[in-house]
Amino acid sequence: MTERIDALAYQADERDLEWWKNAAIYQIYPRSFADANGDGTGDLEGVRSRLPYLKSLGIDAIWYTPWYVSPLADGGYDVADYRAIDPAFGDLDAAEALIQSALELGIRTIIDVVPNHVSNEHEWFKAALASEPGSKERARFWFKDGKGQDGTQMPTNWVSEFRGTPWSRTHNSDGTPGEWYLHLFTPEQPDLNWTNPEVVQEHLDVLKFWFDRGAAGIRIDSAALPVKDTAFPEVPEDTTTEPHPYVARPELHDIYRGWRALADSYDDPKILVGEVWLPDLEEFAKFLRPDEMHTAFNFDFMSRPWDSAEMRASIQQTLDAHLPIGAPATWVLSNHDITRPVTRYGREKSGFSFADKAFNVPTDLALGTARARAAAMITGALPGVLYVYQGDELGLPEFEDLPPCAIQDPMYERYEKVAPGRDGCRVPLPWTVDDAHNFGFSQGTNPQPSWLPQPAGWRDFSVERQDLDPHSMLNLYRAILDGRKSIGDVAEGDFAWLDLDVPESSEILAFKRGEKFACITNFSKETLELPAGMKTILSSSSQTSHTQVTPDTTVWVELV
Ligand code: TEU
Repeated sequence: MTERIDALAYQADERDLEWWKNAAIYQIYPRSFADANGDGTGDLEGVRSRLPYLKSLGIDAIWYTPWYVSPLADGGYDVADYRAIDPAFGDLDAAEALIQSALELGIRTIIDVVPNHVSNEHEWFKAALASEPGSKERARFWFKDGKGQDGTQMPTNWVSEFRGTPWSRTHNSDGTPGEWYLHLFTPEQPDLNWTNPEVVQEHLDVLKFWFDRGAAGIRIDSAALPVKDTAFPEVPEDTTTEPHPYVARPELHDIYRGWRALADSYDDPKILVGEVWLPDLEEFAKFLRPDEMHTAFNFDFMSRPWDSAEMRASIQQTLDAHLPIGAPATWVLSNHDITRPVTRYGREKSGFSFADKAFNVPTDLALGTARARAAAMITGALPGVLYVYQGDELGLPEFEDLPPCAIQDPMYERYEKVAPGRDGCRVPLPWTVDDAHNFGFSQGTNPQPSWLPQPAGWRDFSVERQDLDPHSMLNLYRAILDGRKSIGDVAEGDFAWLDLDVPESSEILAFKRGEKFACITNFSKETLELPAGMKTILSSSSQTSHTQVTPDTTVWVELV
């Protein structure tokens, strides 16, 4: 099957080798997308059955969060075997079939690679625990002696990305306390040692394994974290002036250059997309040099509150950072880690930060939905790559009332249960109004309840319902994804701010793409009268007339 996929991919890419510069990429969380075998967990066959839906949505590629064998201690970001699909989702044949079926519809596949760590059930880590200190098995990870008498203190005082400690102590074969190992995330996710050539080679082999099976690219998880300062110093007080021991280490760039060289060696070049959370845009841009990654997620826009000045600043800074290196910007409103936009924008603090997560935050969902619609039209009109996280096109709210016993995200535990964790954006999708089948998420007779319970109101968000409503979020997304294809050559920087001579102009965000198209958002509390010479072609609100923009609304206009 592999050969056939290569042939197909090559044909498709000859038509457009630069597809990734302005693609619309849909993120699938396989566990929650569609369940073909009725066991309550999404699977690859379920995705395959829904490919026509994705085609009709108008996307160019799918990015799958990890689908490999995993004990799911962190939703699959704890990979036990990169060369096999988790049995809950299917098998390797199903993955190859899915990649091929999608390609036949012109949809490419991006898979997730997690270089910072593996699962504690990965063969390498099991071998490391079974081996002695100083062994080559342990040298693939960071095993260290503790400090203090008897080594009872952690080797460093670093703080885990998920709060708490990033070190766990092991036991020697005789049962006495032994070395500590590093895990920037949970103890089930031991960090790899990237100074070890075996680790470098293994990742190149894994990439090749998937590229040869038709994957068009990879999303690189926690891409700024894998390399550590081997002296293991403490994190300095001011990381703007002193190097950080594990964030954005310069050695990372050579690793990604190696990956890029492999990616470029294919007739249909493969793309690298980095998950790079870095506030310093200069450091961020370094990952996008022509011999490194193709693109990286821009999380800045998503982190900003609903405010015209904030969003304008984010757009400008993002474009400024990308322009000199010639890399396309990306636009992301959410993903499987982030509070859903309709919920976020309906809150007083409408930006996103993990630290702000809490239970029972007052939320105006009608307002949030209006703004999420308007935001989708802003990101859809901007130059570069657009990401859509599954369910955002249905306007799903964050489900923060999950029964505590149902919550599986390790962040919930590690934040001492004071915040809801990330499961609220991972609830299985509603496809139909049929609650006997988990609102169409599960197929087959007598399906099991879905792995995370769906709220009763999920039916109203179902694809079945939204299909029939011309003003639904789903139909707005279809219009956005269709419309953005004709906006212009999105990668060529034909972007310009448009200053409208209207009252409240500071609360209007307006930009042009080329000479004939503009995107205008009204952040003020007053209805905006559009100047003459503008014809509305799409509006995020059903209330807006052709010449008016109501508050919290975006319109796309033709400049005549
Ligand atoms: O997320 C990484 C992440 O969200 C952050 O911890 C980030 O590293 C930090 O904010 C930087 O300051 C990815 C996945 O998206 C997530 O689902 C996983 O849990 C995580 O990596 C571990 O693999």
